[in-house]
Formats: sequence, structure tokens, C-alpha cells
Amino acid sequence: MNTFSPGFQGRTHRFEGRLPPGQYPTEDFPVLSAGPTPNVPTDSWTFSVVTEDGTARDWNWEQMKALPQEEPEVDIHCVTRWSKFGTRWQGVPFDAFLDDVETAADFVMAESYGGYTTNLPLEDLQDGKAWLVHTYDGYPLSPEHGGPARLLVPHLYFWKSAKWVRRIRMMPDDDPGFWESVGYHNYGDPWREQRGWSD
Ligand SMILES: Nc1nc2c(c(=O)[nH]1)N[C@H]1C(S)=C(S)[C@@H](COP(=O)(O)O)O[C@H]1N2
Ligand SMILES: [Mo]
Repeated sequence: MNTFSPGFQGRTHRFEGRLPPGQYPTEDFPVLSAGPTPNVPTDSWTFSVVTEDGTARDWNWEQMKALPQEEPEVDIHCVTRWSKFGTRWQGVPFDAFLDDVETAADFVMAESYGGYTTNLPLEDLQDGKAWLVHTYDGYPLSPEHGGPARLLVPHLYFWKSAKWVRRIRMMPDDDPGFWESVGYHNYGDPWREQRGWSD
């Protein structure tokens, strides 16, 4: 006799191999913010890419919405050990912001409204691996989850996905961001369990 319901088997099969080591799956969407939620109205929102010589490219909300849009459906992994499968977003593939940007830098600092920062290799924002997202599950991204727009870099632990992102600054030399400077891993690959400095 089959003791599993079809639904249970279906779920197990569907998510097989998708849980990184040390993580548990959750259906909730916890909010993790290091400080208060900034209020950023879309009519005064801007997003900038700044190269190492100080040259900035800026987009306002309308210009950002006019860029090519994608609907990534991805698993996300928080270093506090929850993972959430199949989250649905809409936003701009990050390559669209980097198209005309001339830089020799290999690293970036993502800087947010409210002051949060997180560092990444530039290549982790390229080739379809990252997005600037403004919609979650069909609705405008809520302020607690980073609205009006946040970074989405699902192949790294979720602290790299800066909420309320305001600027990407190119850095010739790598520099730790907010959590990286107090002990989180510099890169944060969930599949290699890169949680802390010593991992
Ligand atoms: N600006 C900003 N971005 C942030 C954070 C933050 O505190 N401020 N927390 C990070 C951490 S540690 C995680 S796990 C995720 C949480 O996103 P969520 O609140 O939408 O789940 O956002 C990341 N991005
Ligand atoms: Mo986190």
C-alpha cells in the first residue's frame, strides 16, 4: 500500500537536490532587516551604477521599468538556515544595467537606502545570475522585503540580496560590506556552506 499521498511524493520529488547543506525548507517568508525599513517613494527613487572613476549612470523608476523585464522563479537561502523554494519575482536582469558600463573593477559594493552594504564579485551580477526586482508573487514588493526594489542574487546566501538597493559601486579592490565586516563569509555560497569567515 502506498502510504504517501500523491501531494507529498510530488513535493519531495520536486525539491529533491535543491536544499543546500544545513538548511531547512520553509513556506513562510521571514523578514530579516538590520535596521528600520526606509520609506522610498517610487517618484523619488533612483538607481545608479558608479564606476571606479566616479562616472555614474542613473535610472529613475520609469526608466528602470522600461528596461527588459524577466520573471525569475528561484530558490532562496538565508544564512539563518531557512530556504524557500520557487519564489517568483519580476525585475530587470542585472546585465541591462551593466551593458554600457566601462570598468576594470572586479568587485562591487551594493549600497542601499538606509545604509546597508554588501560586497560581491562583479561577475556574480552578470550573465543572467542576478536581477533588480520590484515585484514578488505578482504584487509590488513590500517595503519590509526591500520594496520598492531590491537586488536578487539567489545563488548566494540571501544577505547578498540587498533590500532597498540604491547604488552599485565598482571597486578595484574588494572591501567587506555590513555583515561581511562582522564575521559573515566574504562570498557566501550556500552549496559550500560559506556562512562565516572560517568556512
Ligand atoms: N538593505 C538591507 N538589505 C538586506 C538586509 C538588511 O538588513 N538591509 N538583510 C539581508 C539579510 S541578512 C537577508 S536574509 C535578506 C532578508 O530578506 P527578507 O527580509 O526579504 O527575507 O535581506 C538581506 N538584505
Ligand atoms: Mo540573512
